[in-house]
Amino acid sequence: MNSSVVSSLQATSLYGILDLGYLGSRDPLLIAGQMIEGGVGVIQLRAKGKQESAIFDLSLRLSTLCRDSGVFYIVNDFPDLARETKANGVHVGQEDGALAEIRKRLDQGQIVGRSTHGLDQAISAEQEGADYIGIGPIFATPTKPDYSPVGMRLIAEVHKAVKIPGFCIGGIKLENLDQVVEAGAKRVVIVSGILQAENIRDYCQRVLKKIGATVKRGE
Ligand code: TZP
Ligand code: MG
Repeated sequence: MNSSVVSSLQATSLYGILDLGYLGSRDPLLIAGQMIEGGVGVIQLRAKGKQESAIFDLSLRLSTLCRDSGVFYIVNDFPDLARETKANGVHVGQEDGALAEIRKRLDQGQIVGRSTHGLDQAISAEQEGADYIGIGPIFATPTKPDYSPVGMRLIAEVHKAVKIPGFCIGGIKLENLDQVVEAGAKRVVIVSGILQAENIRDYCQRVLKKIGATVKRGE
C-alpha cells in the first residue's frame, strides 16, 4: 500500500476510463486531454482485446501526459505494461490472481486497484492490500455486459466496512449521479457517460460540481 497515493485517491471524486472501445477514430491523447481539462483525478487505459505490445506507445504517452498534468495514470489488466510505462499503478479484476503476485511485477510505489462486486470481495481486497477498489456495476452497463448490477445498498455497506478509497462504477451518468451520491458514494468512475458526451470537458466539470455539492467527506 502506498499511503500518500491512497490519501490523494481519497480526495479524488472522478475517475475516468479511456476505454478504446468507445473512441472510434478519435485520438486517445486528445480525449485524455479533454478529460484532464474537465478535472478527472485519475485516467485508466482500458484496451480489452488488445495485446500489450499494441498499446505500449500509447501507454507511454498517456503516462507522460498524466504525470505532467498531475493526474494519476492507471493501466487496466497489464502489470508489466504499468511498470514499463511508469504508470501510477494497475487495475485488476477478481480473476487476475493474488495481489501479492501482481505487486511483484510492479515497481515500489506503484499501486493496485481491484474490481469488486460484493461486500465480501471488497473486504478481501482491502485485506489483501489493494490500494483502492471499484464497487459495481451499480447499474447494468453495456461496457461490462456480463455482470449483474450489485444494487445501491452495497454502496453504504462497503463504505462502512472498508477504509481504502472505493470508487462506484457501472452505468453511472450525470442523470443518475444524485441517486448514487445519496446512496453513499464518495467517488465515481464513469466510462461511456464521459466518452459519449458531446463536450467531454464540460461533462466532467458538471459531474464534479454535482459531487462536490452533495458528497459528505471525512470517511
Ligand atoms: N467495471 C464494473 S462496471 C464497468 C467496469 C469496467 C464499466 C463501467 O462503464 P460505464 O460505461 O460507465 O457504465
Ligand atoms: Mg481485468
